[in-house]
Amino acid sequence: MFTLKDLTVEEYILPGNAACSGCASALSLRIALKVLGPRTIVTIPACCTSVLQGYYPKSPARVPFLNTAFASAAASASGMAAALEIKGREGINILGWAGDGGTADIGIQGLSGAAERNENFIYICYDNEAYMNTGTQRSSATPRGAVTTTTVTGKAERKKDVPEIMIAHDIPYVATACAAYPLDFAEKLRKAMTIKGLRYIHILSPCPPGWRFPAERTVEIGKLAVTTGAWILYEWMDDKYVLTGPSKGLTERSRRRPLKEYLMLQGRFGKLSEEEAKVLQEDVDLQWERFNRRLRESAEPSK
Ligand SMILES: Cc1ncc(C[n+]2csc(CCOP(=O)(O)OP(=O)(O)O)c2C)c(N)n1
Ligand SMILES: [Mg+2]
Repeated sequence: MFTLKDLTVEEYILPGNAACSGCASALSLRIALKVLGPRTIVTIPACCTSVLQGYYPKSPARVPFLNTAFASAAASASGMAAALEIKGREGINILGWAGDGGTADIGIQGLSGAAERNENFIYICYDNEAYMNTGTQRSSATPRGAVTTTTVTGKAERKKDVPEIMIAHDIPYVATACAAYPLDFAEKLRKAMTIKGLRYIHILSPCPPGWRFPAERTVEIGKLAVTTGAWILYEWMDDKYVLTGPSKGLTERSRRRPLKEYLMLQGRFGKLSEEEAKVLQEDVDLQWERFNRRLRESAEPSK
């Protein structure tokens, strides 16, 4: 089990950077680099991280960052992995780090190609559930009911399940995480580092300005995403699903907190009627029904 003491005191993203206060994606990146360490190259497409990572000579980053086009995180990570292999360089982590837009939308073709080829890098999608860098437009990872500048009455469609799409590619390791549970995330990343091939982690990263909540509530909201069951923490490897962290105890509906507790703290859900909130609760219940089925099936001994 990963403990706080396992996290180095070294910082690879320095404070005083351009992230908004309470930014969970900055927290996720900070933890990720503490686990990956100094022998890491990060490639990022256009996203909030391009902003916080800054411009020379003011960059807070202590490892190399390659800024690439919006669609290209996985393609550039593939190229770097090939280059390191050709040069015979070992022990260097390549991290493709992209937002939900850069992953679930415009970047999914490059990511799918890299997954099909099982390229040797770690890809982390930090999911703040919209295009935040450009002012909160909806993405396919925006949940149903959320108000964005392009879904002014609330998004009608459900959130795209990218981790499940990655599992369908049969890559060696897929996991979900949440910025409010940094040790769970760190442990998954540490495991991912021991595996060769494409490893995918999808980390939910609450966004105070985009989700419209006060900056000091980031961790509380992240925890509620998990304890209400809206976001499930799990790992998938060798064809098996395993629940992790607080999600372990939540397979039964009665153990999950009412979704309303999560919704009502966020301005983006402020316009929901009682009826609409009920539909979202049903979405969460359905998501668990499906997940429980996968859990059961993957636990069954093969015939
Ligand atoms: C081809 C292209 N279209 C649009 C943009 C403008 N753009 C830059 S960042 C961004 C949104 C990124 O969203 P996401 O990947 O979710 O990251 P976040 O900003 O939320 O961190 C957009 C639309 C761009 N850079 N390139
Ligand atoms: Mg985003």
